[in-house]
Amino acid sequence: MTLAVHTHPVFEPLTTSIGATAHHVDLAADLSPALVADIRSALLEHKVVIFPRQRLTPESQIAFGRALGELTASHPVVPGLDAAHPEIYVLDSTDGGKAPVWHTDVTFMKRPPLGSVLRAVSLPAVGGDTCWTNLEAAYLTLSEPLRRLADQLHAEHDGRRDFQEYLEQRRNGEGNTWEGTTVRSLEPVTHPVVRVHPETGRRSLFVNPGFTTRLIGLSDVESRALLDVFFAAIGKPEHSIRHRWHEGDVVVWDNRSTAHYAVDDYGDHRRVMHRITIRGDEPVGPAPAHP
Ligand SMILES: O=C(O)CCC(=O)C(=O)O
Ligand SMILES: [Fe+2]
Repeated sequence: MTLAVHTHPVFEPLTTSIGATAHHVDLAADLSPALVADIRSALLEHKVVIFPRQRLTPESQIAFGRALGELTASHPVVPGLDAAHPEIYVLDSTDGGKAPVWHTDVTFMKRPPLGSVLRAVSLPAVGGDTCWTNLEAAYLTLSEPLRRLADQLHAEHDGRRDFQEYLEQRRNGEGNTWEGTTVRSLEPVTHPVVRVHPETGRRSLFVNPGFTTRLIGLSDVESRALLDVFFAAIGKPEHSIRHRWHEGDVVVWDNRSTAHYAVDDYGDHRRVMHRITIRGDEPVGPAPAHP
């Protein structure tokens, strides 16, 4: 009789604010409920979990994502890797797949993903790191009066700057099927500026320079100035990590409480990443204060 050797995962924190590295985990070999529960709680605690040097394939990356939750289509307007892998969003640097701006994935839709699972497929010889930042910490860096104001605000998120041209030129106006409907236009959506995490109850500053375009009910001048104040709170080095990728690395992040930035410092070299996203819910703000 052979006994499976069960080693317990260890999540080693990278900072006291955000990020952990998972040790003793082989995602291709073990997706037991106990491990998945450990990963989910590590994700709530650290927001970003790095699984170094895994050996996932498109199939096993999808299997890992499914263990964490229900998957979305690759992207609202960009189809998946191929017909067999509609969940995989390919970021190929030679085909526009660069994201050098702080953003939270797909906040321009009503229900942005709960989380993302990113895998390094082909890396440049140098550069191409990814940074993640803690949006709960960003919220807490605001002064108390500003936090109280932010708690009451809503913001518009618009995917058109990044994806309208792609939708029209490359997809002939017919995007992907997202949550059961074909996306033919990217109408801006509104989310609370402060998001209450549905699992931890903690508040985060849920705006990002990638997709947030204006604050609802404010003048243009007020909206621009206040968004600049909010954006300046996002990405402080104390609340961010920067990952140097190695082949096979897999990183999972909580997309409800973080933003990320793909550093574009590798010139014309090719860099290919595969991402899948876990279905999320509609962001909820703090309960309005009673008079
Ligand atoms: O290419 C990367 O490192 C990250 C790109 C990105 O924004 C994403 O995967 O959501
Ligand atoms: Fe992203």
